[in-house]
Amino acid sequence: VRPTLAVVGATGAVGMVMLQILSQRADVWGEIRLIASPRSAGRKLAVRGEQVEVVALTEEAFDGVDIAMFDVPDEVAERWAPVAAAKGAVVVDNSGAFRMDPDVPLVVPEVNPHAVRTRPRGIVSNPNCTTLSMIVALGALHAEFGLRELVVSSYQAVSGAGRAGVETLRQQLSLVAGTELGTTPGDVRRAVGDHTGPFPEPVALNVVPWAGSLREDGWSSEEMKVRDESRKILGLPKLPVAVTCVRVPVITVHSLTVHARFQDEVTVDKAREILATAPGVVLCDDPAAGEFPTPADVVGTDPTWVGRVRRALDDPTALELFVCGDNLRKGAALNTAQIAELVAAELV
Ligand code: 2RA
Repeated sequence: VRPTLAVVGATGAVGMVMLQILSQRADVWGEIRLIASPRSAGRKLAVRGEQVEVVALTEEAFDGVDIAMFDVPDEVAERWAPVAAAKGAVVVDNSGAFRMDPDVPLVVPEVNPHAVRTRPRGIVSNPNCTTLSMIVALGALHAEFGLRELVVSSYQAVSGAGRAGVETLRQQLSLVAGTELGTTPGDVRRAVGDHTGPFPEPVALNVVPWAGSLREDGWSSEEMKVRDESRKILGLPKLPVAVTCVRVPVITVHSLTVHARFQDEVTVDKAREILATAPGVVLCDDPAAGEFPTPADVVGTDPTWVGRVRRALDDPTALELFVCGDNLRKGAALNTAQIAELVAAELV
């Protein structure tokens, strides 16, 4: 029999992409049950070409569920993932609640698929979208060259902050479109007024060097996630990681510049060969022809796109890369679906 899958948080930004992905990928599922907050219960959503009614999040909603994917806020996952696990479901959680728990594997199927099998709490975590947008490419390079240090900057899309992030950028764009704003200090801020949504500053006609909440010594939670999660996924607990996270006026697709230092000298030719053949990676790198990945082309696609591959000018052991990944697909729903498929393959 095919396993029963629950999608918890089916009506959110990632949940909606999840329903598309479940409709597009090879279908390994029996029943797919859609679960959301009581206020969304009763809504009907399309999955695999059928309308399915959303049920409210209760303990009974997990009856008979083999695998439960969660895309809900941290505090909801903290409360409900253990409930689903206690009812016998394997939970694949996309919140930050369990990622750094030593008893919860943090899995990227192209990088550390074996980790999914050791899950003493019955919970598997999906990494944060910023980590996920670069880690498949980095994992492939690490397997060949041995990573020693990372320096990254992110260019994060507003959909990383959920539907509120997207609505905020669209509203701000409507307030500044066709104006001469962006020419004097504070003019964009005044035009946008209170409509900053989940962001600390206007994001239209702007870049904002902040994502997440404040952590010690001025670091943001997002920056700490990129560092801690990269270390855990790659199995390099002491990897030096310097990261600055920045929000940009892009709807979907996180981009990163990456300076990666390796154990020995690297060549661009070898790096290109690795990236061109790694599963889940597309090399798009022909600057002479104006070819490099950008969010406008990458949105809606599954792979990690890599361009601008160069050897560091002052360090023959280091590479410079520009990486793009759809933060709602590989960055969230797709990786969760891939993990769930790994678990499903164990069950049948
Ligand atoms: C963001 N990475 O882009 C976060 C969401 N998980 O805001």
